Formats: sequence, C-alpha cells, structure tokens
Amino acid sequence: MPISTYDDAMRRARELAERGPRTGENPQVGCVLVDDHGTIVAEGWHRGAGTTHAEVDALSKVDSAKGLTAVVTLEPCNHTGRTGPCSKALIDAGIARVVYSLDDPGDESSGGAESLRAAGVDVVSGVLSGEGYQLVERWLTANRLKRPWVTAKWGSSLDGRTAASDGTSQWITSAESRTFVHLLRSQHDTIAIGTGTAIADNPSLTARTADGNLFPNQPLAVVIGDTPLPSGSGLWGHPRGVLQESGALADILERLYNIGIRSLFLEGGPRLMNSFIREGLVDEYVVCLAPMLLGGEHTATGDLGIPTLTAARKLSVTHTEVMGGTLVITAREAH
Ligand code: AOF
Ligand code: ZN
Repeated sequence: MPISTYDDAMRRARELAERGPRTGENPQVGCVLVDDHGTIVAEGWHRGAGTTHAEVDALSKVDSAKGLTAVVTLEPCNHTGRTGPCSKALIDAGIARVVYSLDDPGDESSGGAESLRAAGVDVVSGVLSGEGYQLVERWLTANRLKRPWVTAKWGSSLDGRTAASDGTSQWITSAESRTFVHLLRSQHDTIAIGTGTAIADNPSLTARTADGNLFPNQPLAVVIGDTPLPSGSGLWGHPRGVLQESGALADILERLYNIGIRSLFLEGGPRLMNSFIREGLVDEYVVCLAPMLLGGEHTATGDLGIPTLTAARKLSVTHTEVMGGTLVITAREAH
C-alpha cells in the first residue's frame, strides 16, 4: 500500500495522543492498528508516565494482532523503563508493519525501528512528521537540551510597563487574558518566579478556571533566588508544593529536568526574566499587551546586554489574539 494510505490512520493516532496529559515526563503518544484494507481495528493512547504505552494499550484491545499494521505517532520504544519495550510487544504480537511519525530521541528508548526490522517487521518512518512535531515539540526540545521547555510570560501596558510608578499592577491586562494565562499555567509542569516577586506579591501560583476552581493539573511552584521564602508566604500552601532553588539558572534547569520536569512557565519578575533571556533559556514568549500607557521605570525587562540594534534578540510571531481588549502575542526566537 502507498505510504499516504496511512495518513488518515496517523491523524486518528494523533487525536488519540491528545487525550493523554500535556504535562509530565512522557510524551503524548497515540496508536491505531489497521488491517489490510486500512480499516482501524483498535485504538490506544498513553495516559502519562508510569502507565501503559500507546502500542500496548492498542494491542490489548484485540484478540490477535497477527498481520496487522501498527500506526504510531512516535517510534516504538526499545527499552525497559517503567514499562517493557513496545518494539518487543509488537514483534511478539505478530504485527507485520509499523508506520510511525517521529523518531524517539531517547538515549535508551530509541532503536525500536532497528529492532523491529531485525525481526522482519516492515517499518515506515516519517509519516506526517511535520504535523506530528507540534504535538511533542516541548518534549522533544526538553530531551534535546536536557532542560525543561521554557515559556516566558508577562503582562504590560502598550509601552512595556508591568506596574505604575507606585508599584500598583492589579490589573493591567484583561480578565479574559488572565484566564488564558491560567490555562497556560495548567499546561506546564512548573511555574517559576523570583524570590523578590514571591515576597512582594505573595502570589498563589495556582492554575484556576474563570470561576476560580483549580485545574486538575497544578504546576509545581518554583521560587528562584537566594532569600529564603518567608514562613508566612501563601506558597507554602500550594496544592502541588513549592520548591526553592538558587544558583546558576542552567544548573537549576538541569536539576528540574532530572526530577522529571519537562516544561516551565516563567512569570517574572524582571530580574529573573532578564537572566533567562540573556542566557538564551527562553523557548517561547507570551506577552499580554493592555491598551494603556504607564511610563516610568517598571519595565518588563531591564538591560538585556544588547549594545546595538544589529545584536537585537529577533523574534518571530507565531500567534496573536485580542482577548477582552488585551493583545496576546506568542513569539519565538527567530533562527
Ligand atoms: C512508546 N509508546 O506510548 C510512549 C513512549 O518510563 P517509560 O517506560 O514510560 O518510558 C518512557 C519513554 O518511552 C519516554 O521517555 C519515551 O522515550 C517513550 N515513550 N514510547 O513506544 C508510548 N509514551
Ligand atoms: Zn513504549
């Protein structure tokens, strides 16, 4: 069958993958088993670290998988982690062909395609890989850089101020854009702020819906800086807990990666924001611009160490949306 025959099955596998959690140590993965006519006979998906992988989930739905094709969004793993190797499960089940989208980048988990081929299974890779990339981009980036994906967010006036001269800042951006920010919080493993901000604002750092309820997924609160968090801080009551970190940012991010953190939502203040940007540790910016002017010295970022225009950090915009009058811009470093 031509490779394009599997496009619909791959799209379905991706839909199934999206049912899994967007946060956590493992990627979202979906799998469908198709027969010789291209008809889907079983579906599976991964429900997060520690649970069954997508392929094994799909295999569990059929009495016999002999001669079937497995269409998977990620190369089947080849290692025994918290669960056994999917390559072996597929071989043992008598799967005739495996069609997948993206290679597994893991040092231990990769190599599934080779094992499958060695066992006589027909393997096709790269099917709809462009579209599939978006789904696991954060996870792939984190794996490659061995640090969490970092989304930096700030809300400011049109002239880039995050507070008025007297420090008042609640609220500059619209309620609608703030609700969106809470959704983004719930889609990250951690929220990070500087100690100064933690002390000055006493924020809750929880992810809440518009009516004030907690999202099922709460990011871990991370406070970065040398000053200890005061005993009266509301963060001690954070539902996921609070972690205090100090030292070089690269080391902090490495430690977070090593405890399974794959994404971090950075919320300021300006000094911490500066350090992340200067060190090239931001993967995505979400900037909420409110239609007001504040002037003054409370700028979103301070000196970024850019001496001249040609050295500017150039960004490219990936999305814009007006939410309750506030312009929300999503941008990436241009490469
Ligand atoms: C697959 N199918 O559904 C997923 C895969 O600790 P474990 O056993 O859960 O293994 C985690 C690794 O397995 C993860 O880092 C990634 O490389 C791969 N994820 N592989 O074949 C799946 N979730
Ligand atoms: Zn697996």
